[in-house]
Amino acid sequence: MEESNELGEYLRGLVEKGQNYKNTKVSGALIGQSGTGKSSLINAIIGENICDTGTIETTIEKSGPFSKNGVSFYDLPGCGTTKFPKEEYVEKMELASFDFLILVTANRFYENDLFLIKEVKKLNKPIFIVRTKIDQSVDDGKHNTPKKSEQETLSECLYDLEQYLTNLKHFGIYLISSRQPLNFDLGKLINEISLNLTALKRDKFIAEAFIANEEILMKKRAIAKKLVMWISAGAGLNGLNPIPGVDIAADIAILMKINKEIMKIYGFDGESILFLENHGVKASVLSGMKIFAQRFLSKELVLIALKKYAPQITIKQIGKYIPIVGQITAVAAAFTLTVYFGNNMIDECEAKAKSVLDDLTNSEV
Ligand SMILES: Nc1nc2c(ncn2[C@@H]2O[C@H](COP(=O)(O)OP(=O)(O)O)[C@@H](O)[C@H]2O)c(=O)[nH]1
Ligand SMILES: [Mg+2]
Repeated sequence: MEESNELGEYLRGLVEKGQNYKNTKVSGALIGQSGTGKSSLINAIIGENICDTGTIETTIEKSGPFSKNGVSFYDLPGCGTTKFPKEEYVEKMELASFDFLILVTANRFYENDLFLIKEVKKLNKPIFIVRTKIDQSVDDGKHNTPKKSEQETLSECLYDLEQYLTNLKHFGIYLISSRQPLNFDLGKLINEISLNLTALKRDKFIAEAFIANEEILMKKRAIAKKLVMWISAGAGLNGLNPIPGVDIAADIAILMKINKEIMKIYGFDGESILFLENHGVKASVLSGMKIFAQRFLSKELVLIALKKYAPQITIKQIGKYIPIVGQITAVAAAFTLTVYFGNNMIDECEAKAKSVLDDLTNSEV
């Protein structure tokens, strides 16, 4: 086999992996009475306003899907309030078709909910128990007599739910405020959902998830690196552009695509910034994020970065990313330069996202 064919095959293999990832779908269902905060929780998990909240649902059917890049959610009515008997709920709501389920309450659970958890156990599906509006309960505790500290309220809520749920198999109880997505258990819930998904779905879910804590932020790195490889593999397949002042040709469209994808993963796209804005993040942090994001959307700055990185693309570097023996072709150099560019982009986005997260955590948004 000719070396160039071997390289072509290797790159096409990566492009195919990227395609598989792109086609991967994750879907979750939130089950609970109207007004318990299901729609708000969907938005908090994704870190974007993908569904309307505060709307009184007159429908007793499922609503959705509410989706972002292949991650979808359905908002399902509570079990036992529907027009059909609870025995038919699992089948009518097609619970078997979801990757995970979240049972939502804003206070306690009822007999029908317990019945449902038992039924879901037969399906062998992960089911997470969420108590929403915990910010309100904490606030109430502080105003009641005798006063309760935040920790006391949290322990009490957890204890109450545990009493109801003894002997029932579930994947943990999470006390969550969708109004304060960086506080309480949202980050823990996102992590645990991801751990119960299969490999590609896990990557997809983490890529789209809100950065509610540092663990989620750090998990984004592995998937961002894979994405860079998959997208970079397209460099050269549709021709390369000579870049003035750079002795390696590149595919500008692919570089811009990498920028866009990595920024989305790290929450620097307009929708993610808007979500933070709606959740009271202070203007100085938001404008810092917007200025950071703006830089990467400019073609000129991409060219400046290429000029800086091109001299660093040595045979050794190329060998690092292309594990097949071969001569150094224009495509091999372009691919390596693109991966190098993407990995630098990941470092910058991760560092900026980390400083934003520190800022938000410290200011208790
Ligand atoms: N304080 C507080 N309010 C919330 C929280 N989650 C939802 N809400 C409010 O509760 C109402 C119903 O929320 P929504 O998400 O539409 O509930 P759904 O009917 O279950 O989808 C809205 O006014 C939300 O703003 C929360 O965690 N804390
Ligand atoms: Mg809703």
